[in-house]
Amino acid sequence: MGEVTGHEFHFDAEPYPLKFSPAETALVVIDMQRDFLEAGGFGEMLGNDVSLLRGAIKPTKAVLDAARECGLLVIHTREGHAPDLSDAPASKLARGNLETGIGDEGPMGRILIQGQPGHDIVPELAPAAGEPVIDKPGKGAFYSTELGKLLETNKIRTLVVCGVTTEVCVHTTVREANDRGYECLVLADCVGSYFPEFQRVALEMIKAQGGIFGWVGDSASAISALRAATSVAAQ
Ligand code: TIU
Repeated sequence: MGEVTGHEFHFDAEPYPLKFSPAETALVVIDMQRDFLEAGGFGEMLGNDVSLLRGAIKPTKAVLDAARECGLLVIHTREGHAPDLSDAPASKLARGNLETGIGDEGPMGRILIQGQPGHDIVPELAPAAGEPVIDKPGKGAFYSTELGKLLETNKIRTLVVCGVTTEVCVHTTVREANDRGYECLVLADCVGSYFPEFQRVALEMIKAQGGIFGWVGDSASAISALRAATSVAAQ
């Protein structure tokens, strides 16, 4: 594994290249959970086409491998709730007027409940030993979690972001991070939406107006930037 360094490198991105230092960069993989991504899960039960999300798995795995080789801090998040639902606002439980919703018995156990099979991260992207997993009750990964503290402790400035869904938990988290002073690179092929139009527009929104709340790149260019950083560190 390459050592992280204080050198500066650039991610190819829109609207312009993003400067980063590997030692101050974390990979954040958002909510790649079975209930959202797998056939037979909650997402599909609601009528969504999960193949639109599953396309993000392979490129995210490649970025995950490169981040691990480069020695980046790797953080995973999961959306879900305690079994007694004490951390779920009534408004969230009521939303959608669903016959089967959060906390109910679903196709992969109780829906979005910690410890249930559907709440697990898909096996392709399983966290490695020691990688922090942030359990979050909301759409954003900062609300009511220890993520802010974790980033501060590790002196992180830049977030490389993968996950689902682009316009919901990815957007909310990137907006929260941006307001807290982090620079976020969202990898277009490593995020997914059940709605192709939302995928396109959500990515446009991030990078509009000079990168109003972030940058947009892709897995191949992020991986080459990380590999360049690793090879310099190895010299
Ligand atoms: N993780 C995440 O985005 N949760 C959602 O509920 N997304 C939807 O798009 N529904």
